[in-house]
Amino acid sequence: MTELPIIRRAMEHGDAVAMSTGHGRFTYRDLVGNSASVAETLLASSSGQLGTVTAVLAPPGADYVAGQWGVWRAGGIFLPLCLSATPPEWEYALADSQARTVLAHADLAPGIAPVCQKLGVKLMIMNESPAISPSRLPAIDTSRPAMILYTSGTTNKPKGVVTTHDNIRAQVESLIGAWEWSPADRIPLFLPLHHIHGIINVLSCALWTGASIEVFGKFDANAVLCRVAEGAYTLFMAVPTIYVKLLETLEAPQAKDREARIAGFRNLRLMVSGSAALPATVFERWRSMTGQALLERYGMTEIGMAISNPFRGERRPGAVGVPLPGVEVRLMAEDGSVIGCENSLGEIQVRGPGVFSSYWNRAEATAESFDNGWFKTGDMAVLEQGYYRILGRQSVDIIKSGGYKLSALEIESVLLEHPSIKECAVVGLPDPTWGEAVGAAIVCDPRDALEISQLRDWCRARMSVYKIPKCLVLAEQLPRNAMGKVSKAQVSGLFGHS
Ligand code: MCA
Ligand code: AMP
Repeated sequence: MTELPIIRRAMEHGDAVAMSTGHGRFTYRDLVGNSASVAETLLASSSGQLGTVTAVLAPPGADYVAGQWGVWRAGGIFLPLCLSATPPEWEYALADSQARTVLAHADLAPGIAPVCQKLGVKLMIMNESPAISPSRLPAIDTSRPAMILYTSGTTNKPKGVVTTHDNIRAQVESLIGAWEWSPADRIPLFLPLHHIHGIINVLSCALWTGASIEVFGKFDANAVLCRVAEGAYTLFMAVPTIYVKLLETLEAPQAKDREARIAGFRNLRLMVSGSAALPATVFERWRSMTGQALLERYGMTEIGMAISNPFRGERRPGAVGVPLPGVEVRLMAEDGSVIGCENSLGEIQVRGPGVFSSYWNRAEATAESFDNGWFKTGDMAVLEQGYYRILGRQSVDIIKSGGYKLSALEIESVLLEHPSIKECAVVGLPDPTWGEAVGAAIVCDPRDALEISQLRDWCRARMSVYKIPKCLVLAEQLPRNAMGKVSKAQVSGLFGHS
């Protein structure tokens, strides 16, 4: 049987513990076996390989992996759904991706069942399938699409980023080499599993290597810190917001087990930060407390990880380092010329085998995002003494909050559905914990008395918690520039920021 590389490797890791969760320990053999059952169940109701999109709604853990690998082994395209998404957000992802099936954990199935019913998508409950005699699973062409991740861009609706099995392999192998992963590694997983950081950098790198993952349902500073103090890990990967939250917990006057927890961090072989800019002040606070120089790296859903500070060598605060193995990076000046010197600002463009194949069903957007095979990231950087330093983004409409990429336009379009909101403008406001916090300036119909708490409840039914504006101002009108367009810089000013 020709298996996908990640399955072949998992078979070799056999009885090693792949993950421990609140429900027990799972060996690589368990994961391979469970995923074969999922694949067989999916194939039982299809003729030949799946070839279509199957969405998975499962908490982080063994069922999630069985779902991911099961879809892959059946020849399908895996779409991980966000656990905290609202029904309208699930509906969008399922309809846009043309998913035929949702494979859901029994506890989560009732929440998504009405959406599946509305769209005519088949809902399968995990572990409820009839036992099927093992069949021969199809050989999968690794150049085929493997995964779709929804990411916000400068459009008001997220786009599906399609990566092939070969793209994923390139992304994983690049990181394993650069950060020297080994089967002896033990890593906590508390990041969501509908984004690259959790899926590729933690889950897939660990399982590819034969390492062991401890799974948390969600990030809980005290639970993680207890295990750090017990010496449970060798590796740690998080977004900057999590390092800020850990610092706050460790620096609190009544911090529990402070010394043991700090010693636990000191003993790790590597701690990585990414998904958003790591402020140099946080880097320094973390280093002075734990002795660990956080390794900051830069990536994007469309390209995986592209640039990283070195595992061995100088880790420079405020810089993201040098291109990862197998990744080519260039800076493009505004006039369309490739920058060939240091200290000159340009857009980061990336080329390599890890770069995604296309946006799902959006040929035009795909074509527009490439320049002769180079992916245009929209992030602006300079090269300084050999290291890249990111200085911002081309679009003010992209917000990074808690490591999540949010589209201001998407949030605005939801707010405008509110019957009392006539106009609104969403901006990212500098925030020491979240990187950026979502701010919304709202113009209401003067006859309506808009209750902020009611508006929050209204938002909660329509968007994931991390998209809901944290700062709101009611304005009589939105500030505009000379062209009559809403000026986002002036909107930020309404919150006291410029
Ligand atoms: C939650 N809250 C927020 C945000 N999220 N407030 C502002 N901004 C946010 N982004 C609020 C909630 O409304 C709630 O408020 C309170 O914080 C606690 O919410 P909770 O969900 O419990 O927060 P948390 O569990 O502490 O979450 C923080 C987190 C999480 C662990 C940092 O945001 C997270 O997992 N972020 C990682 C996202 C990620 O993986 N990004 C990678 C994308 P109230 O109490 O008032 O209700 S991939 C990527 O970017 C590329 C490829 C890359 O380079 O990695
Ligand atoms: P996403 O679409 O969720 O994949 O987010 C990717 C974006 O996160 C990038 O385009 C950057 O804007 C941002 N990003 C990721 N890592 C870093 C970093 N180390 N420093 C600054 N921005 C980052």
